[in-house]
Amino acid sequence: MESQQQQAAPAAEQAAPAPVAEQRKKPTAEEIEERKRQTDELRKKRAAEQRSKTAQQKPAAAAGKEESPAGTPSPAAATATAATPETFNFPKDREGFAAWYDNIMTFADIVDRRYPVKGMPILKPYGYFMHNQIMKFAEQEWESQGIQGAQFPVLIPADFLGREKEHVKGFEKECFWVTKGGENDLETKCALRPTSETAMYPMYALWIRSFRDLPLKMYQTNSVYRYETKDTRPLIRVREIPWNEGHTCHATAADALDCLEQAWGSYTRMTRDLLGFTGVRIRRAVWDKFAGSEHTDVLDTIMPCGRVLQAVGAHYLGQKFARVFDIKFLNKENAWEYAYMTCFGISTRILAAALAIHGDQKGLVLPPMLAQKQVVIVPILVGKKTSYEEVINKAKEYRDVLMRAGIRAYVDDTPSSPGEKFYYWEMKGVPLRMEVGPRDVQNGTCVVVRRDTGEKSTIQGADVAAACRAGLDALLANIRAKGLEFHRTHITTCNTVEEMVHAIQVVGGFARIPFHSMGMEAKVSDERVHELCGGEVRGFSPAEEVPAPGTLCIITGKPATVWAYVARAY
Ligand code: PR8
Repeated sequence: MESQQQQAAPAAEQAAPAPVAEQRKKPTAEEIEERKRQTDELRKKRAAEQRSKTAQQKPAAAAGKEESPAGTPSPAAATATAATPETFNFPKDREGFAAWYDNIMTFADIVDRRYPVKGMPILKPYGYFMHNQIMKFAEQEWESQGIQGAQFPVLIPADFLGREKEHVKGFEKECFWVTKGGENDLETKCALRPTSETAMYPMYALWIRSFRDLPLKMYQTNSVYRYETKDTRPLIRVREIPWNEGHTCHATAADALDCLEQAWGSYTRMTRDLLGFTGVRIRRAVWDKFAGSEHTDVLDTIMPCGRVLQAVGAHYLGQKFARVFDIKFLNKENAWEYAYMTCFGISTRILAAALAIHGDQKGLVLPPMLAQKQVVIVPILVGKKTSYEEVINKAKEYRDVLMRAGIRAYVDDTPSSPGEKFYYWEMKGVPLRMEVGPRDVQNGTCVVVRRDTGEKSTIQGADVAAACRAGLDALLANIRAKGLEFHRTHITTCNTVEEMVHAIQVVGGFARIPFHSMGMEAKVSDERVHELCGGEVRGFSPAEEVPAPGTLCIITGKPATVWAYVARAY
């Protein structure tokens, strides 16, 4: 639960409700004046607090720069907010998205960037709750598929990391290295895990002897550390990456590939069904696959700025790591065979995508799964017909009914005005707001307002649980439909270079182009794509039909063998 102070809304539209005793007698003119003065003061104080919070946390994206460590607010900070100080008001269009994202991280208390290590912002309770919901869902899915939780060390000896040559080449420049324990040099230099293959697989080699030990499937929810040299950005590109990773070993390639398909099923249930966004499932080109894998499939999600974000990475490792780490088993024919392996992972990027895709100018719009408070009940304390206690008690009664029905409900009985509360909880993305006023108490009703559409309905008291459940479902269905439509309208099939340039630079999202190859020989064409439009070849979809015979690659003029997805990426 947040503190009372956090719950207090930054916005002030109506005067704060008077204390209980005062509500019963008519206030004098002086009292009214005094109350106005106090409200004004409160409003100014909150505005100043919000301004200083925003400035300290540095809205760097507004200036197109990465965040700076604490204590070094960027020059952008002073000019960052186009919103009134009290309210969140940032357009989330292509141009405005960077500032929107940067500011919502601070306004909604998702992260705090003042910790003085670059790329390591604090995930605050509001953000942590949401990330944890995603992690918990992943864990439930893995458990249901026989993938078990485990915990491996964060330190990886340099020689473990170095065993798989491609893998180490991919990661050594991204490692944080630990060389000392206190004042002593460590016997073996260790990396903070940039991912856990090389920590887990030497142990898998000890545990696997026969086909009876397979499949062996484990996951971890932990943090990995990558010394990212590109711009860092909260949730999207961090150096300490909170994530969930799965690592599996199988007796056959078919079983391993089937396990990856099941993992994709889980990721789809998570992203599309529960979080309401999607992406293109893409197989990376050979030059861009996960270091040490046979092939890499990703979910590339189109963000509101038109760039794509790799939100899922799922890799078929074949027998490559098994050979290096000697993970072999006696098969049914009593012969030694190397295991077939997979790994897959998601990070805070899933949360970043869900927040970015559904938010609007007023702030977040949360899919119910992510909402710490799915329904916020605002008591409206005006009029004389009903007493303060009656309204609050009714609000609490509705809250209890909702909680019993499994809906996370909360009564905001802080001293802020209803208007302040409305703005605040809208900015925080709470899916449903319930208003309970004196007339509602008399009529046995309440009003429910949807965050996504602003639609208001009057609900009979006996129906609150069913109505709120239906409201949450309807909200999810609506934001999902909008999320999928945004995705669909940002994939442009292009048959000329001009069309590709337009798709990348004007429309945003993916340009789908006829392309000659996804093998190493096409890397130079990828570079040409980048020169032409600023995008890059992200890969292809193995599920799609190849271009019709006679279709030519728009970059080389050679026969096209594949539809390539081109985009600018984070
Ligand atoms: C693997 N090994 O490592 P992957 N900040 C936030 N999220 C990130 C970052 C970052 N700096 N870097 C990557 N991700 C495999 C699979 C175990 C798990 C996210 O795969 O390198 C991206 O969404 O693809 C990425 O797809 C996912 O972590 C897994 O990382």
